[in-house]
Amino acid sequence: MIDKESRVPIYLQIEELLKQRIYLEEYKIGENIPSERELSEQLNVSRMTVRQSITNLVNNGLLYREKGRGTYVANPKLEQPLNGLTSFTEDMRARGMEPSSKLINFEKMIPPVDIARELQLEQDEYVFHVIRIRNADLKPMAIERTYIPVKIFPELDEKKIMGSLYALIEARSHQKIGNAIQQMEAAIVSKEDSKYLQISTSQAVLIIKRTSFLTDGVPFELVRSTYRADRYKFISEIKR
Ligand code: 16G
Repeated sequence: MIDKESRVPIYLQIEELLKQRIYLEEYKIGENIPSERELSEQLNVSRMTVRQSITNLVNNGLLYREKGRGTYVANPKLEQPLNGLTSFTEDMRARGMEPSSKLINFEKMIPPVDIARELQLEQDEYVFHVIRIRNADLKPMAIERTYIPVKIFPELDEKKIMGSLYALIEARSHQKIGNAIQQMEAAIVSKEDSKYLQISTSQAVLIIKRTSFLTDGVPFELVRSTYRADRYKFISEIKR
C-alpha cells in the first residue's frame, strides 16, 4: 500500500490512501477515522508522517479534528457559483439547508470616507452598519459586514435584518436589485472572526467584497463577507 522506494513522498501517499478510503466510503461522512497510532501501525509508517498527512487533509477541508475525540470525515465543501447575483438565503435554500443569522451589530452611523465614497454618499449621510454571522443548518458558514445607506432603506431595523435583506428590498415595488461588483481574496482568519466562525486562528478564509446596485444604478450595499475556506469552494463557468 505504501511504497517506501517510491519518489512520491510517504506523506503524500498516505494522503492519497486516506482520500481513496473516503471516496470509497470506507470512512463515511461524520464518522471517526482510525487514530494516528492505529494508522501508523497499519501502514507501517511513523506517527509523525501520519499526522502530517492528516493535518494536510484537515487544512483541505476533507477531515476535521475534535479536541479529545479524534478525527472525522467532513461534509463535502459547498459549491458556490460565482455567476449569479444571489443572496445567502437563496443559496442555502437551493441546497436544502436552513439559513439563519446571528446579529452581532446593528447601528446607524456616518460611515468612514472610503465607504461613503463607494456608496456614493455625501459626508453627512447615514448608513446602517450590520454584522451578521450567517448559518446553514445552525452551523456558521460566513460572517458579513454590511453597510446599507439609510436613505435607501429607512425602515430597516434589528428584527427585519434577521431575515433576507434581498427579499426585503425586492418586496418593495419601487426598487429592484440590478448588478454587483465583487472582489475575492484569500486570508488567514482574524482572531475575532475565528471565534465567530468557530475555527482555529491558523485557518484560511475567503473574503468577498461586494458592492451591489439597484437597477437605476444606485448602490444599496457594500459587503465584506468572510467565508470558511473549509466549507466553501467557488465555481464559475467561463466561455471563449
Ligand atoms: C450574500 C452576498 C451579500 C448579501 C447577502 C444577502 C456574497 C459574497 N454576498 O451573502 O452581499 O448582502 O447575500 O443575503 O455573495 P440575505 O438576502 O440572505 O440577507
